[in-house]
Amino acid sequence: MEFLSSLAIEANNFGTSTGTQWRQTTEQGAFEISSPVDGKHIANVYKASSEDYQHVIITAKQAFLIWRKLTAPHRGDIVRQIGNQLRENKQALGELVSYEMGKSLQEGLGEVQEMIDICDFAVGLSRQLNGSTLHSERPFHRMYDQYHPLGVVGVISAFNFPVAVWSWNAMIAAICGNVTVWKPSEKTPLTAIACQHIIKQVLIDNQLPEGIFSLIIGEPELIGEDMLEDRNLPLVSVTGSTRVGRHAGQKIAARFGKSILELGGNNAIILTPEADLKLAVPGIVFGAVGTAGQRCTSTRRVIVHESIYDQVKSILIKAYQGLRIGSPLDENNHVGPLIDQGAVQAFSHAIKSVTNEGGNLLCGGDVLSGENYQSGCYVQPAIVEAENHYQTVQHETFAPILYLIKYQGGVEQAIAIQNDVLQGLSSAIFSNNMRECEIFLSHWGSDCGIANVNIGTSGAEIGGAFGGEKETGGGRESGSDAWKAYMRRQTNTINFSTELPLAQGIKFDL
Ligand code: UN1
Repeated sequence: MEFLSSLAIEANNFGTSTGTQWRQTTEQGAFEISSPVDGKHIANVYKASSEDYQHVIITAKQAFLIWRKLTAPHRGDIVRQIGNQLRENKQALGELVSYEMGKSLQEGLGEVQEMIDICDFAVGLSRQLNGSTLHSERPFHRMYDQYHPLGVVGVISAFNFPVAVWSWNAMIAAICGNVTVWKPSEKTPLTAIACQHIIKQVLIDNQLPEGIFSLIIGEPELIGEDMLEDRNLPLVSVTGSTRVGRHAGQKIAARFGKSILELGGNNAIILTPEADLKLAVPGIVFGAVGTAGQRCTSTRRVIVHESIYDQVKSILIKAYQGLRIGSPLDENNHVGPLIDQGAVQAFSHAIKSVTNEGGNLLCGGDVLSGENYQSGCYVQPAIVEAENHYQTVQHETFAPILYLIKYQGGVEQAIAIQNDVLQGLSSAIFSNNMRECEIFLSHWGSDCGIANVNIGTSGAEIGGAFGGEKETGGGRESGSDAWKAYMRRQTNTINFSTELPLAQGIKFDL
């Protein structure tokens, strides 16, 4: 595999790293990594022990003492160099993402582009970590607030965006003065190892200590739990299912740690009678089948006005019939594999349970076998006519199943259906009617962290804050002022008078 060698990865040699150095514990065994693309075994990756974890944490804590004293623009300059390394390795890393995770090459490259973009964003931000200057109620006093780094930040990421989620967290955390310890999904450790190799030269060139960007690959039950419980990690950012996040959030909160939770979505697109279907249809199809429905922003539900319902239904069925399913490295294909056979089972199970509940399978739903599908991870994306209250519809299945839901009445009826789920990540409306769009965006409109007009639910830009409400966890990552979550806030009051007036006018004479 050319991309492995061009990324300097020798399979079977890596597990845990503090930057340029690797630890090679073997007693915990190894993860056997195979590609969902062709089912071939790619590598074994050593599992970290608790001792490895302790070593990583001690090294990271020491590195923090040095890193926090660099000026923020200096830290930004390091991140700039990391961005340049990513630019140079974009093709190889994008191919590895595609091969290890199964998303299309275009999406693999797009994911690396998100990493490059967040580096650029973080560089600019390194000169803008601003607080406010405030007026004191006391004469000759000044008040302001400022932001300081937190320390060692834990990042627990999922398989579906195996590298970008790390960069959103790690690059922003870094310019804020933090060091990070990253536990990637055990399903996609090779891309994480590749990132570590990509940043290595920057660490060496700048004579930086070990421990600024650490990687720990291990069992969630061992290393993941260590991270959740560890008071050395004042902040842990967790991307994953709502089930994982509920557990993680409670554990971190129990020790008064901070968390950024980026959990499941149940994202809907509303099509009103005034939707431009030329825009809407590709938005829906890409949202539903892109990354084989394994984005947290994937389109799960389309809520269509009854007056255009039959028309939309037949256009979508036709579009799905034209989908080419196969190796994601072949740019002619639209849909690659699911991550593993467990995901395929979840797909089949959801199709069965939604039809048992009364859903009507309109197309797709099969598991593909035979030539080109030997990994057993390829499925035919499905469209199911359903009702919003079905248990299966209420639940996020990480697979390409699109629920078609009919609404009657005005846009507020559609919004009520859209909001009537436990999750609140991404949402969209297609309409050329300004009033409908503004109602959708108003405070009585969409209850999601992301609300789009004439754009689908997935593919958010890094410049905005990314995350959602309700069972999506409430965290925000990436752009806008999401950086504040990686810092502690301090309010400062300075007295430059010759008196000591107390606030609230309190008199206390000695
Ligand atoms: C995720 O699925 O965890 O908005 C992140 C998007 C991507 C990020 C998805 N930029 O679809």
